[in-house]
Amino acid sequence: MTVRIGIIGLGGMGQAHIARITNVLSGGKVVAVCDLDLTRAKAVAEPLGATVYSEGASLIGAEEVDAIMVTSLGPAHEESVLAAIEAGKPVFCEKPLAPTAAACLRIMAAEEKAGRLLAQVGFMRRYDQSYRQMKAVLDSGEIGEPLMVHCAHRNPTVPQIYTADMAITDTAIHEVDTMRWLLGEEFVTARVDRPKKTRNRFPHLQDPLILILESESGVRVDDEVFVNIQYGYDIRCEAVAETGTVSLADQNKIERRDSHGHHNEVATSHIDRFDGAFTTELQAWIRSVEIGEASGPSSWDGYAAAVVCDAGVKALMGDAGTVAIEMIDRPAFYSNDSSVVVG
Ligand code: ISE
Repeated sequence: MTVRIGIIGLGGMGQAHIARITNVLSGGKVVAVCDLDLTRAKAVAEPLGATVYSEGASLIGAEEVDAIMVTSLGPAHEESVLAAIEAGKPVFCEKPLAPTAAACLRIMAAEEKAGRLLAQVGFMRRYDQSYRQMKAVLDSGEIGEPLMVHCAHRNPTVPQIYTADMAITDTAIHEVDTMRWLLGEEFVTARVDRPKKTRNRFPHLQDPLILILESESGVRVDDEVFVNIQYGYDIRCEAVAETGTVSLADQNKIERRDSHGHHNEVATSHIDRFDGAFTTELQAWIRSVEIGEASGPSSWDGYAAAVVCDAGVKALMGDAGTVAIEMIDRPAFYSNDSSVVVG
């Protein structure tokens, strides 16, 4: 069976997913597209032979569409995901599932009413080979219990529309999800430290910042978020356990030695750095639609990340100090999903 996919939102991420589905993956075909910019939608649709829809709702309801991908801007996600659930169609939604925990709860309620897991959130780092190897080491118990994790999330630059809260809700959200998955537990407090600011930032940003999270068992995670570092896209992570450490190796790129020294290539964007993870993630999603069995990060994971981000934004915006993170208990409906450990 070929999964007939409709995509809502044709920015960089949407177009990268289309190229991957069309040129790299098997089992899926993009048959429908939708974007606020109709000229862009037509240009993307033409080489694919896909239908252009001017409204997300009509794309979601279309008979020719089996499954939906939502790659529009975060605030528009809720409406599309709810409509897909209402139509009983599987939906892959780029992160964030929705910008607030309250909106994620509405999505969970709709999914529960539909009676099956339909939504998957685009937390692609769970599919990255290096993070998976880190998790395997920690899960083996060979270096004892993890005590601290040091992360860095560096972007070369961000556009001017990037608002101060996005350092948490759009950028650090990846570490929030990856750390929940890596440690297998939830976070209970969030705090933000504000180092000296780079002169390369827009004045409205605190850049860099350090988000500090504490887990239920007391593991302390610090995440340096630096979104104007200029030199490249650099993701670091080191877990310190009782008798050893495990960290992401430097990027999977070539190393060059010559008379000028020893150089590693640095990725330039998330699409470049997480290329393999995106491929594995989307192939797994297409397969899960084919066999009718949801896998991967669920709406629960979208909600849990949003609660932590809500607390992080509160810590960043005011003088709130350490903010308590209060989550609902995991509903029984989500207790058997495979989202904590992706196979
Ligand atoms: C972007 O939306 C992403 O998801 C990237 O992975 C992240 O590095 C970047 O900061 C976000 O804006």
